[in-house]
Amino acid sequence: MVDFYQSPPTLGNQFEDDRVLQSYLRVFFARHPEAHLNTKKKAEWESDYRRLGDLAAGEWLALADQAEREPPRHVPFDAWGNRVDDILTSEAWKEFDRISAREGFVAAGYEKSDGALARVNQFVRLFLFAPSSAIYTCPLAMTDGAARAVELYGSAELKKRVLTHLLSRDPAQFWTSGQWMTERTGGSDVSGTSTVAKLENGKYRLYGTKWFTSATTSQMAMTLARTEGAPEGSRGLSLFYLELRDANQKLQNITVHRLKDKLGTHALPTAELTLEGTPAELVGELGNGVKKISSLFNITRIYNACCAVAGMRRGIALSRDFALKRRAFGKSLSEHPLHVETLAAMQVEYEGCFHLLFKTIELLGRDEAGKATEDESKLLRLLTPIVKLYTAKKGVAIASEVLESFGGAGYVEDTGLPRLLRDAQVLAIWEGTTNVLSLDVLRAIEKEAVFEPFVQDVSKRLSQIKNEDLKSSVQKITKSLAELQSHFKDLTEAGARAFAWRLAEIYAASLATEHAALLQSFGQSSGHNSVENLAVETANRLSGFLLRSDPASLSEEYRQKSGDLLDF
Ligand code: MFK
Repeated sequence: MVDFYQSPPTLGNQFEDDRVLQSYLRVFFARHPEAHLNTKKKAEWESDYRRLGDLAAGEWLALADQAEREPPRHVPFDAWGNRVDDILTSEAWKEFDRISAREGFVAAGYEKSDGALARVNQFVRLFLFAPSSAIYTCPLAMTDGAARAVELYGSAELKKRVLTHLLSRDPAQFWTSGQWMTERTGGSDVSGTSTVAKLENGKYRLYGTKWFTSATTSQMAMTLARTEGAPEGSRGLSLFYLELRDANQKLQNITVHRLKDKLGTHALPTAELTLEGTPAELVGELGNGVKKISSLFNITRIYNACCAVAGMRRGIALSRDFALKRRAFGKSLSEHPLHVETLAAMQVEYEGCFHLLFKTIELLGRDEAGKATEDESKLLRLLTPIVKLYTAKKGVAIASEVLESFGGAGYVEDTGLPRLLRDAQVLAIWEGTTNVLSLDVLRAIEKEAVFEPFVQDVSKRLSQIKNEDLKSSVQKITKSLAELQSHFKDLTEAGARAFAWRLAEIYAASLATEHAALLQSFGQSSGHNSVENLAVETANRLSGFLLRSDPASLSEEYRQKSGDLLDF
């Protein structure tokens, strides 16, 4: 008898194999004549995505495995007892830094000649890179956010000094940035930040402990500190820029205590450190540091969503390939109806999240290029926490389902599959947990009147869809939107998550329905499996999901009973 060995799942070109990404770009280019007319650019971008799609399935994947196998190490002392606090990372991790520069993963978003479309091009590239990057996207996210904060609040001198590095495509010049907000007192509530900024000989120096500093090998960081005499609370905090090392590569009065022992993101160095008089530069005016750093974390939140959605896509691609290869009970998994149903449910969720993500990215691009209307800017403000919270949660659920679809192999480390789940879990935690972001949604609704533009936007989108086979989808979304509006007056803190969730589902379904309608308007291609027909199926399923939630869960009465259930 011949021994049986299971063929492992393999990946094809990650651009060519993704029907959703392909059809999104088809619609995107058709809707943006400025890109469409520039056929050279379109062809250039697509051929580049194809190249990245190959790297993501090959070379980068091998580097990511190496970076995971060789996690960073903290070396506190040299052989002679001197405190050095070196953080040693793998060659693969360093190579990701060089790749990021060369590929312009941050720079592409600031390519002025691409105007409002720069962000879409950048995020398509990041989307292909993320699941094969060992989460090098984390330093890139913070680097991009730092570039935005410096652009908005930095002095001319700081802009000149820093943006040249952050937006460089030359590996020798490229810098990454940290974003140090978390202290022992809290990651969510930063108002208790105890780092102090003291003016010494006309220059600020920072003193305090930062509890969770990711990518501590970065050249610079943006952080919060309280100047002496500033008021308590978050408004007394100011935003600071610092460089970690001096010209001799020696840490500037920073002691690294240890690297964090995390559930996932093993290749990423995350440290606990103390600033002991680190020179720093004030960014913008004194005070309102949280407001200023929100320009940074609103970018990292979109990166977070990009990683979540790209992670879903990766998991589904592996699961799908395995379903074709693995036989059980006399046939391949792809012939088992229940297995197919389970994978299809993931695919539909992925498609909804994809549209939510790329709509947010389009708005970001328009906003930064000064092209957004007032309502579009409000929509961006609302969608940023929504896309982050929703995709992160879905990402964890899908990663878990992907592991299960492999049976025991999904639980075995050297298949590489458990990493999908570990690395998904962090996305729901850092950059604002689901509840903190739900409260941010509430904050945006209360302070910045973002709900009405949301309602207008969805209503307008739906009103333009006349396709017969999308009629029921439009009806379901309209009904769900009306329910949401009727409960709007009851909106309270306890209801914030249910409310944010419903906003996400409605918006994703409306985008998927519009997408299907636009694809149909290009003319029907043949076969029941045509991209158009699959988009219609997805839209109908996503709008069907809206019926799953009980509208009563939005009511205040419902909330009051929740405490009883826990005997609080
Ligand atoms: C892979 C991709 C991602 C990789 C990145 C990984 C790096 C990991 C490192 C980290 O984890 S960094 C830490 C991330 N931490 C957070 O995201 C903090 C989570 N907590 C919150 O978001 C809280 O809601 C917040 C700290 C903002 C609460 O602070 P406050 O000071 O109690 O809130 P307040 O007083 O409501 O807001 C202060 C100002 O900021 C207000 O403006 P005004 O002064 O004009 O009134 C707010 O409107 C404004 N603001 C707050 N959030 C905002 C915002 N403005 C715009 N957008 C927002 N999201």
